[in-house]
Amino acid sequence: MAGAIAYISRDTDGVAWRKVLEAGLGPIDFRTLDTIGDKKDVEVALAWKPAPGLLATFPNLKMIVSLGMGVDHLLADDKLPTQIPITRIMDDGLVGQMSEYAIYWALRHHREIDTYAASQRAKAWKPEDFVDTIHRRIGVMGLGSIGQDTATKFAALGFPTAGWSRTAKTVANVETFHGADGFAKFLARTDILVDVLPLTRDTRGIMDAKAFATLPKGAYFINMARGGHVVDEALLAALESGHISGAALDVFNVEPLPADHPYWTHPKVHVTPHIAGATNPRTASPGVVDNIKRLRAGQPLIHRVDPKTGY
Ligand code: OXD
Repeated sequence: MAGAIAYISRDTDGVAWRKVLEAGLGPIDFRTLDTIGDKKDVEVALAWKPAPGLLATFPNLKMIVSLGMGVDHLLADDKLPTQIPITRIMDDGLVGQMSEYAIYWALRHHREIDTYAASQRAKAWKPEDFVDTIHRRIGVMGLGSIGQDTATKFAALGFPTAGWSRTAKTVANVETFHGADGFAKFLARTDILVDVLPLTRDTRGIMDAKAFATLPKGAYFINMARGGHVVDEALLAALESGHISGAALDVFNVEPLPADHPYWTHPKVHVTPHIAGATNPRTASPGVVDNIKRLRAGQPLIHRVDPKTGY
């Protein structure tokens, strides 16, 4: 039998992954952290937040698969064996969930649903002024597969939509900006900002006081990427001053969000526990199966990650 596939995650027991991999590959030597056995046997590691240094202890490892679309959980390990190819899942199911998350919060803000909920509690029949869809500008930071899907769907709903990325990209019906020069221009035209950037050296702390101040007054912030993008004190100050009207946050600098964090009880903040997009082995496995077959056949891998850019 070919080398073992190790499931390195404490989030679930790995049974679902075992099933979908067996369906695609036939019988496999599948191990979990509790049944890892001789580390020399392991050829492929499916990893989500592995303990730092762990992946370096498999002497015959040939491929690391990130079980998340984000790979910062791997690259944070300074002993990561970066000479071994790193690939990541591409999960259409997860991509769809992420755009749903952004659209939900954007529409909730756009249609003043929280204001109506408060009116209902006060038994007040009180229609609010509204902003036309064609005047509510959406901005999506990050134009990988999730960002492109999200931006395209907002554009299809009739919102003027822009996207920002590190390097120039073209997306149908979406105005695009790129690089450091494009960032301020992009923020200045954005009423609802959706963050789907990867967490890299360049994007850590990107949403600082200056970035929030560059957004127009009353802008709304949706973060479904990584908490490390946000300088929390800057966001809290911008909410306090009213410059930012509200935020929907799924990700945080520290997860789980500490019990005493001001976001929990902030009247302008909605908190969700990193659920915007969950990896679904059924939708994520075809690319992983394909890559394991490619690895064993000596063919080029797909969905490769460049440890230098961080995605
Ligand atoms: C991911 C995540 O990276 O769930 O896929 O955060």
